[in-house]
Amino acid sequence: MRLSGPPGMRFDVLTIFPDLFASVLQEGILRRALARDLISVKLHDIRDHATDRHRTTDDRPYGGGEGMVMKPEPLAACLRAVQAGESPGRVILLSPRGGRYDQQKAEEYARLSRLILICGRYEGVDERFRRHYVDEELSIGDYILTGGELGAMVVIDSVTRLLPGVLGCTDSARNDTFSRGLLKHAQYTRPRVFEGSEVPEILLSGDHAAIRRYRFLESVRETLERRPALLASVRFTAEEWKLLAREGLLERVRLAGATP
Ligand code: 9D3
Repeated sequence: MRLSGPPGMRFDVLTIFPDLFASVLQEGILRRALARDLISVKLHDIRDHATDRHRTTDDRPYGGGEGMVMKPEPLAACLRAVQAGESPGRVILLSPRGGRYDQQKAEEYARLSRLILICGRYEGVDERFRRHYVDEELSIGDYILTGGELGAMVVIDSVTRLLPGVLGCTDSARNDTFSRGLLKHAQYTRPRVFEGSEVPEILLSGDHAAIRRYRFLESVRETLERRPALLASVRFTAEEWKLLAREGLLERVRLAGATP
């Protein structure tokens, strides 16, 4: 029995809507990671750190304009309380102005012991808070959300599944769509015939080397079809180049930006 060991990764979330996180944390892999202490997630209500009677966390923008801005004092008070006496952690603001979050970022964060995720709302946070307290600003994609909470959930989910012991099989996290830069091949399960449509014969053949080659080529074809720009950062082995040549895919793959 293990009496002590490395404590799991710690996530602190600063938000005015802590209740939004419950369902995401209470099911599936995140629930299991929490139960096994592979992660801990602490939710902090920014409103608890407001000092006025109405517990105000936003105010009108100086200079005029649409919407509201998150006041700096409740955010700073909340963050100081969260950081008090413990390892400071990487402070990340979820915001549409941030750099784009991707799998490489997820892998970087999975190597840290503590992330502090601040969820913006309204039109954003006061610039002085951002400058003095925020290490990194992150967007999860080019679309408009109502706030940073879904972004924080995306970060927690994508980082957690990379942590040792979280997924059943150690390499199922890495041997994955984005770690290689190729899209995953299509998947099939029983029944063998569904509404008249069959599973590709080769997958039933038991010839594992042939199946591996087939799946690799399917991955390349899917990537060419759906996300050709991804190919620019894929490194193929000498054997894979040979296979691509044999299948007449060489020119298309080179055109998409893959280089030997
Ligand atoms: C009119 C200018 N808008 C910026 C595009 C204002 C604005 C819209 C939405 C300001 C904040 C928000 C709330 N969004 C987030 O907090 C957010 C977000 C997003 O909207 N898209 C992608 N990633 C993220 S992370 C946080």
